[in-house]
Amino acid sequence: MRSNGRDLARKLLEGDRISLARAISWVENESDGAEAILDALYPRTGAAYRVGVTGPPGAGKSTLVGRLARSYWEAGMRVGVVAVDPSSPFTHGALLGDRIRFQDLPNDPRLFVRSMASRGSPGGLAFRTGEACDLLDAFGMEIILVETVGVGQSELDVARAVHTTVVVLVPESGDEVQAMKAGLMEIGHVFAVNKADREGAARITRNLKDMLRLRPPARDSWVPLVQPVSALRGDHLDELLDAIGKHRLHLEEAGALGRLKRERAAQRIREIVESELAATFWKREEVPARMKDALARIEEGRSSPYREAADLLHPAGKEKKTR
Ligand SMILES: Nc1nc2c(ncn2[C@@H]2O[C@H](COP(=O)(O)OP(=O)(O)O)[C@@H](O)[C@H]2O)c(=O)[nH]1
Ligand SMILES: [Mg+2]
Repeated sequence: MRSNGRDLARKLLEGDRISLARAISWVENESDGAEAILDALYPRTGAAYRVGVTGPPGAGKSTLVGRLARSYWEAGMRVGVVAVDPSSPFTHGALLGDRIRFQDLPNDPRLFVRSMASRGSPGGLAFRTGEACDLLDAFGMEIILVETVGVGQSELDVARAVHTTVVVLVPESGDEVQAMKAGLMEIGHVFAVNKADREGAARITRNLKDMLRLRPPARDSWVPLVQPVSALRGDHLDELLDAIGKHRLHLEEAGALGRLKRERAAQRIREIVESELAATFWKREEVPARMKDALARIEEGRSSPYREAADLLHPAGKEKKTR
């Protein structure tokens, strides 16, 4: 498997799109060879700027991502798009809507669009998304757009995989309050008030600005920008691109891009070590029998999960470790 991964990595670096697509599938499915590819390509990552686009279902994220991708592409850039689908473990692949909207994009070597299922371990979603970005990055994409549905914790975690997070909201009553509840207010660097062709865009824009003013200043002193747009009509896209560009400049001037890459690397190391340690533990020969005994003791009312977990972890220090 290892040499296979290296081979795929080499072809990907030569610009082979089929190898890129296959490598993303390996990452998506957490296949055995994925780590070898990522390992081989890691030194070639870091050049791409990553923009996350998140928000409630139906806010117009796919439409907006399609517009943004086209704008960057028209400006001569190489653009990658990753759409993380909220599909259940049973409905593999993309939602039809995404496919249709992204199909409007030209078929061109400077554009690569890919949907990824959000199945698999929820905690791993952010990493799998970040790794798909790494593959596009190594492939030579300069801008990578990541669409996720901002509803759950794992989607919020995806914000760690990108540089700028654009939160898409719509002028429906109370949407900004919902966004606050869902934690979207904390992760947004730029707020796109989409469907500004409809009633109420000015009101939600004003409310958002007020809410953002009231909250404590961010660690890096960035004040989020709020921009009404219409993804459907293509109105005010330039202003939105400008807002994203401003945040990028802010990060670059603060030297934050390197720091973000380091933080992600540290997190990845921790995650791999933790999951390896746990897997090694559960594979130990004596563990199933001891687990069975532990459950029997608990059922007889003689012990608790806390005591038994401590005993499993520290068989020698039995007495001391119980509480
Ligand atoms: N009126 C209006 N409708 C929009 C706009 N942007 C997207 N839509 C529509 O909103 C619906 C959901 O869009 P989609 O991009 O799939 O949203 P997503 O679920 O957030 O990805 C579609 O019917 C779009 O045509 C907009 O700016 N104005
Ligand atoms: Mg969508």
